[in-house]
Amino acid sequence: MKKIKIELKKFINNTKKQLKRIKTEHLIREYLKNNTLFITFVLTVVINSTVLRFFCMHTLENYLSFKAIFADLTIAIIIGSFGYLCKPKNRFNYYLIFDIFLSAICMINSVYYTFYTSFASVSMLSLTQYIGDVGDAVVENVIQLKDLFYILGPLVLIIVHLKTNKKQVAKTIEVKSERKKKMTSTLAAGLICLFIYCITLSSLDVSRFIKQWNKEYIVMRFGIYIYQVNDLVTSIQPKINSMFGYDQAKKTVDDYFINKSDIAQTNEYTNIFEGKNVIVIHAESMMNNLIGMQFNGVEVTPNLNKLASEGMYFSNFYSQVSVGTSSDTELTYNTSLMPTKSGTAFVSYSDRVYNGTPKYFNDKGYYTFSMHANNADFWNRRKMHETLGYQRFYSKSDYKVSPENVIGLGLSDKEFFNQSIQKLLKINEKYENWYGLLIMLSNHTPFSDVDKYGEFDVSLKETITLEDGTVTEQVYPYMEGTKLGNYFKSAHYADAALGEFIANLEANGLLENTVVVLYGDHDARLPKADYNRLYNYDKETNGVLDSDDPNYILFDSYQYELGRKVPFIIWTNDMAGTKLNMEVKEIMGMIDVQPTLGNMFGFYNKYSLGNDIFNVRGNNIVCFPNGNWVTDKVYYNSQKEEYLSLTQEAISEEYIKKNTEYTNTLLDVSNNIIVFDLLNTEKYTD
Ligand code: GP9
Ligand code: MN
Repeated sequence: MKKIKIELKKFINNTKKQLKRIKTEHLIREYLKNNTLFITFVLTVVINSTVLRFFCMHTLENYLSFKAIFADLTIAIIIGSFGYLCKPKNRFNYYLIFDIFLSAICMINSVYYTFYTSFASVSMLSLTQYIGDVGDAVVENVIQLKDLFYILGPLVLIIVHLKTNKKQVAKTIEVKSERKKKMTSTLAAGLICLFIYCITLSSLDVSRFIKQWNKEYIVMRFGIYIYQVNDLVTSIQPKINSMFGYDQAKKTVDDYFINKSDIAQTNEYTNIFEGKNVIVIHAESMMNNLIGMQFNGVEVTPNLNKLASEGMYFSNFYSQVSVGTSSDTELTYNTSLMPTKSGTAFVSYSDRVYNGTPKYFNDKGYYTFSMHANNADFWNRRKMHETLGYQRFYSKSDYKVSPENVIGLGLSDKEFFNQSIQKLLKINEKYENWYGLLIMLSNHTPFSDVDKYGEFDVSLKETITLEDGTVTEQVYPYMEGTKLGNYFKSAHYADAALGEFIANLEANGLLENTVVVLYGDHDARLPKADYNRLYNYDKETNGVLDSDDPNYILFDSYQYELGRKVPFIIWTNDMAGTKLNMEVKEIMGMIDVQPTLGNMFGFYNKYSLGNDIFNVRGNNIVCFPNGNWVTDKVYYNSQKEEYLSLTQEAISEEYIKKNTEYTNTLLDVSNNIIVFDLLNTEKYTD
């Protein structure tokens, strides 16, 4: 009896399960049958975008990127959901229009990629004026068979539509509330997908999305459709920003410069380098705290230390970057303006007029150039270097890059410098005077190519004499395995590359009439906890000392901010031992470089916002894009409205207020100049 009961129960359960399955299958079948157009639309939209990545970016990881597929799917569902608002007989038109539109985006990008190895930008629409000239060539050479693939999407949609029973569709009556219900449930599904997608994004994804210049990365993570919306916003934002408030902006700027002289103030450094050639080294992520640092008696950056000890070394120097990092430093270095409040000047405002340092050298008859072995579009340098006045930009395509020579983001610094020497020799032969910027790359976050940096030990070694008199070496891990430790290894490599470069310049006679200017472009954004370990290492526990330990050194957020200094060095091979061989301890920012160098090389930009450091001794301020500022007395945090006093002197409220107001004005004036293109004298002739 019991057995029969069990069997019966089993039978009922199985039947229930089967019924459930049949019901689900039936529901799915019904859904597929009733929503064929929507499903076809979604599939064609996702497939087109995937195929585009396949044709452009080749590696499996790129075109089958889960994030991109999911993003495309989300967009397709959201757009598709609104199709349900249309009456069934009109629904096809809705899907067809959007399918054609989205396929066109894929097709345009496919063609554009063949031509520019980059994805299309709305801001490049102005270039279409050249297409007339090269129209035939474009059709013959650029449009390829693969670009026609995307037509299949709308075609499939048409075929599916033709195959459906139109009479039945025409007869289907859906009341408004039913259509609305279908739309909301589909839209809800889309929004759930969007939510899931958003939580899978890493901080790197978000930051690259905001910065907007790394098009490949955005397409790989966000898909082509989100990329295009992002690009549209980036392209029109500067136009919208500059549409309103011109009068007020111009007045603020005019008031600021009203008393500034048209002629530079002179001092003992005026024109000291006039007529000399210049090599500017943009030292990626090189921080000032590296100078003099040693592990077990070995210097991290011996070559940088040598340049600092022989040259003019500015030891209290800050970069002033915002989200544009390297590019912001280039902007401030070249123009003595601050980064913009939104977007980045290099990407959003590359069509403005800037009083760039290369322009002044051009006026003096110099040949000006920049060299960087990375993709020319990175940070929109291709366009912006021209805008700043460089006559030639030697980028990745001018260098031989092979896999064994790659470190981190691209060509290793050693190889970059080696190949650059050949170019410099040719330039030196051809031009009497030249000014060139060389942008390093290897010492770039995340500093994880440790195997390629070469040996540099960041452990702690101690020699111990045992009771029986034997001498042994005790090794503690210390910074080994930490991000900061890896940074030291990476910086040691970059420094070695720098040393080889200087030696090579010397050997080739390229230092005879040359001034080398070196700056660290920004700090390396390393974890505070790693610095805490660096300064408070406890050998016994292989951890960090307790904060109440007498040897504990406080490293709070102020120490972190103050520690973000970068080196700035002006050096010639005959400077050591002269009066120019000195350490300048004044607080100084990247914004002060153009006026300081201008005085030494004999040019002056009335619209620089910084100071010649030798004219403001003891009285300078460095403002940061987030509103923080630092003087020799105070570091002020504008978000917390708190400050750290750097001297024993009492700080008055007045002092804080005055400098905070100055910082706000400076940021406004700089932003207005860039956004409203106020240095464009042709535009504003009044
Ligand atoms: C890219 C390099 C790094 O070419 O200059 O830029 P960053 O990430 O430091 O802004
Ligand atoms: Mn950088």
